Amino acid sequence: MSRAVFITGGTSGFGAAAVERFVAGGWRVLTSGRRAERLQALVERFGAERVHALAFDVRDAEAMRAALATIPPAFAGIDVLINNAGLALGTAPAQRASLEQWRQMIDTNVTALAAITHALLPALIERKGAIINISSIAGSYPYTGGNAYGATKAFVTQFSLGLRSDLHGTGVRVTSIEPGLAQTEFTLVRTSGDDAASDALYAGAHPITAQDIAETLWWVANLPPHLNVNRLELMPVSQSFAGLQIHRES
Ligand code: NDP
Ligand code: 8X3
Repeated sequence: MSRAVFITGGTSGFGAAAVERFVAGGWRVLTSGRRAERLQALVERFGAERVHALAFDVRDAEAMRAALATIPPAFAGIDVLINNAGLALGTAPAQRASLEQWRQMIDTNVTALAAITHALLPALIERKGAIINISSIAGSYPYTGGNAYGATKAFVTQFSLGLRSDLHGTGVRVTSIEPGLAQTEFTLVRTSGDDAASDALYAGAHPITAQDIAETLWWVANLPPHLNVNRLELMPVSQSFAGLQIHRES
């Protein structure tokens, strides 16, 4: 039987491109998201024998448990879990940020990612599978307005490294993928639907594409079983590092 991958957040961006890449590679693909109509479109496009979709909000623990319990036998036995679902909300500095937006990022990027991983770990250990977590450069390099988002991604990176250590000897591989500027619906979501802000951010920058990340995920998932990529940081060539800031009293 072909290998199976569970890609959270398959309704757009990295997740949608990864669904396409893994289907093209002959894998069975489980995917999830809140937007049921987009999930249905994936099933219709690729066929119900290749893609099985689970519509639920990852922040809803009971909905997640119920959805995982409905995985049909043809999609059971997950070899690779790609924890991709996530978001940034807002670009304001902490002192002007919304606590509600911080909560949503923490619930989605941290709590839900940990919960799905916890639920699927026994099966992944049984199959000597792999966990690939989508972190971000925002977890390593602070920037103004990155506050809680960056902190959630620092969790994802450190959780990945901790899992690696805990899973020592099980054969399960764990990878933290840490992309920089990438053009998806990410900035539309972050700015609550500001098309102009999203377009302006990516204009002329030749950002990472969703397909670039899908290829990276495909590569990591198909490495020989004795190799583990611990962390992989990617940026577009147009993006690099800036200096620290200094505030001077006038
Ligand atoms: P998109 O906004 O295009 O995709 C985000 C995906 O996450 C969607 O499929 C969305 O599905 C899903 N999602 C978000 N919240 C929930 C929720 N509560 N329940 C279920 N699914 C949810 O952005 P990207 O593809 O760019 O983002 C994918 C990952 O990559 C995120 O973790 C992001 O932080 C990370 N990342 C993005 C970068 C970028 O510059 N684009 C760079 C580095 C990391 P739905 O809305 O249907 O629920
Ligand atoms: C998204 C990358 O640099 O916009 O995680 O925070 S960045």
